[in-house]
Amino acid sequence: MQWKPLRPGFGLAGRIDRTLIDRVDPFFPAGTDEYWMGQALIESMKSVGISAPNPGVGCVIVKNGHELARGHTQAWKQPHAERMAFASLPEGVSLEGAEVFVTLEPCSHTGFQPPCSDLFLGRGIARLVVATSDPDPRVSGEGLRRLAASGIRVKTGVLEAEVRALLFPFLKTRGAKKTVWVSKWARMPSGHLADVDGNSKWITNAKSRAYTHWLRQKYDAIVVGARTFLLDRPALTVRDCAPPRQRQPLRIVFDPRGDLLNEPESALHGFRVLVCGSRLPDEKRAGAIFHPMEVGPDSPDLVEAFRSTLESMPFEKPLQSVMVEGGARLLRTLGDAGIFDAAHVFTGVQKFDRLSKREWLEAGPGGGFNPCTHHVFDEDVLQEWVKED
Ligand code: AOF
Ligand code: ZN
Repeated sequence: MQWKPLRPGFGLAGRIDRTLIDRVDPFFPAGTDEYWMGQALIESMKSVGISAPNPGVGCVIVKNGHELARGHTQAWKQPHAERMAFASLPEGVSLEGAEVFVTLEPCSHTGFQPPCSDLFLGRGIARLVVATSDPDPRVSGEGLRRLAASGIRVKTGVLEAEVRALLFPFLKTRGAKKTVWVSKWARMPSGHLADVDGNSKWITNAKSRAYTHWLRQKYDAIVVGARTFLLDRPALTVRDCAPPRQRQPLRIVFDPRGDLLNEPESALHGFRVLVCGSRLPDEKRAGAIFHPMEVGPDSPDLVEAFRSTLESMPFEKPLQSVMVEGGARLLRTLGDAGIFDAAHVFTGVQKFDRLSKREWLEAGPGGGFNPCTHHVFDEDVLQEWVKED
């Protein structure tokens, strides 16, 4: 059981309606375990853009069918979801017979934060419901064992596929990988991404764009190829999704041939450009932020140099996830190299004249991926996949 199709209305960004401006309520009958876990999942989405590389977890405390408190994971190194929920309980309230819903197994280790499972002990809590266990080797079932041993009834697996999809960058990086890579593109029904002039804007509608903007704050960095950058002049910012809008992405341009070296610095403001070292004249090093890759642009090791240069750049936080937004050539090159762990593909209805043969991609990411989401945004279709483990 790993990456399964999600229930309608859920995607790799969480509950899809919560990423848009309009909201639909509720998905599950009130009072069921699915209902409360759905509330914990919604709460966990408030951690978008702040908690990484720590997973964004949600916790809801319920007694006699009424909610007492909820909380979500704070910034990296700051309190976990359970601690936030317990801290906002009404003063003096008894937890005798209460139920706690958490999207991830409560931790049992001391890291930057003390163990969450300590919060549950000796308070008469009757039941703990979690969506999925924590693969962190310091936890890995120990939190659940500890709480079950203390007499709390423990149930796992509620909305598991939906929570795992939302947390997949964390779940995958707890394995051997350091950084997960995802692809995202918007296609016309024919599979084209742009016309011969490079026009690719407005293939999809406002709802698809809102979801994309949510993804831009979910992932730590956004990449486009130099050609796409020059044609589209994309802002690559978070603007049109539902709140909270808590982070603007780190914006990266992959420019092996140095096409951007003659651009005025103002056009590159806020972008980081990865360029082959041999193409980078010394006087440019002091200007916009260029990072040299130590290979030539025709080297068979170019993709690997790009990946490792980006993953080892010194950022404030570990780079847990990267989203590549195009163009078609860069997506194909990285896809063929097997870099991606997940894909988000939008198909719009807009058709352009004079289509570009180069700007064409297959409908999906190819074999070895599990389909997760098939969602309709009015006339657009969103499909998402996660790579098999
Ligand atoms: C929870 N609740 O809300 C989150 C958890 O260094 P620390 O102390 O912050 O611990 C980080 C680890 O804790 C992280 O790798 C993951 O295993 C777990 N995250 N656990 O009980 C939460 N975010
Ligand atoms: Zn914890």
